[in-house]
Amino acid sequence: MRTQVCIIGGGPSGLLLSQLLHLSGIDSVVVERHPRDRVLSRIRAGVLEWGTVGMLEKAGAARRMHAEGFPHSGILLAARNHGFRVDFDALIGRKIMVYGQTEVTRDLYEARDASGGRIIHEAQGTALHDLDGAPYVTFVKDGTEQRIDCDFVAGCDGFHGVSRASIPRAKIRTFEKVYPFGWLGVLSQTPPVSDELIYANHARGFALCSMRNDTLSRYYLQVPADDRIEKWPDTAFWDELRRRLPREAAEALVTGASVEKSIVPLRSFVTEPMKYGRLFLVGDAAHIVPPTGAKGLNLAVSDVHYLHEALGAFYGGDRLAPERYSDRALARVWQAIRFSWWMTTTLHRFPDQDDFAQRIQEAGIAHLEQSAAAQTELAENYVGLPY
Ligand code: RFL
Ligand code: PHB
Repeated sequence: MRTQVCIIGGGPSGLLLSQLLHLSGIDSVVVERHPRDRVLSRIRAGVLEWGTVGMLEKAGAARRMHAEGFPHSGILLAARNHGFRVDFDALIGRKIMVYGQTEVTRDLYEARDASGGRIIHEAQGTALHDLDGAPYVTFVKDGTEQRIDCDFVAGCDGFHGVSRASIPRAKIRTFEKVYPFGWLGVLSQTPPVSDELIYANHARGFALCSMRNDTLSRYYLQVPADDRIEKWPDTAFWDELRRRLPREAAEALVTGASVEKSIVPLRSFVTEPMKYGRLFLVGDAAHIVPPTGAKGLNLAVSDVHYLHEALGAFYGGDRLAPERYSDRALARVWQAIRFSWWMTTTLHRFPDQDDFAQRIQEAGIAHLEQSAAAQTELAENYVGLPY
């Protein structure tokens, strides 16, 4: 088989890239390790920057998001069980969209199907070859080895994928910070406690209230990185969440049986450069942010923006455009890495944190409550820096 761009990974970044390339007249094939229903069973991001909304519109995959998603014009921050609002719309005239990654991925699959996109699921043993020459990709599908020859490979296969691992160690540099805690997430069929997201600092640890729709809520608690799910029956989760929230929210909280519960580690990770020969890394394959800033999926989409533009320019005659992809994408990546690190260190309890450090965090959050300048900086970063 031959294509112009072979895309490894059928998550949100791979599907969006494939759809945008198609709309620019560039052919691609997506190679995904898992069956489609497995990809669609992942509960992950819930907050889209407006730039991400625009990219989904450009891809022709925004109809359901506009019908069923929830534009939010602010968030609530809290410390010491006291909350206050940061009004993005009033501060900088911009909003965010609450619409789950699962739904984004479903819409992108539909858009690809409707345009006859080629997506190969359950590809085993994917391997990338001759990346600095004439690249090709091999894998086994239904017991038969297959080969795809291509001009470029887009590594959209997440943090544990094969793409970054295919780059010789000496050709890349990586930067990593592992945080000494994780997030315990619960999805519950209950109405959200608040119309907007609540990010709460507390001496017992961070808590986040998010949602998917009027009847489906997503909550998170900071827990020790090595904590086990079994330690957190639903009642223990709700009791702890109530302790950490603003008082009015704790009183209003409607609890119910969890429909999903999982623990994720928190880390920051960046690969430089985000390319090797004719391979480009996109999204989680190139970088990871802790979920505190709601940036992971949004960064994957901004990478797709830059790569789609670079490949479009290449096929339009600008042969050097792909060379510029990594620098352009990384400039924005490092801004999101910094913001997510700042949100994480401002809101979480660190294992060695003493009472002095706790008061310093609380003073920082109290300053945010008082200062339009401080809120504006948060707002600009949270709703997303321009491409
Ligand atoms: P994905 O979604 O991991 O998709 C990669 C795909 O590649 C496939 N794959 C392979 N295919 C073929 N061959 C191989 N060898 C392969 N290896 C892997 C995988 O099966 C998969 O289908 O990466 P992508 O597309 O770069 O998308 C990134 C986002 O998924 C991620 O950044 C976000 O989920 C992060 N994130 C959040 N981001 C936000 O923007 N806003 C949020 O509110 C937000 N909340 C979150 C999050 C991530 C979380 N977790 C679970 C880490 C909340 C959580 C709890
Ligand atoms: C979510 O809804 O899953 C979510 C929202 C905001 C975050 C992280 C996760 O910062």
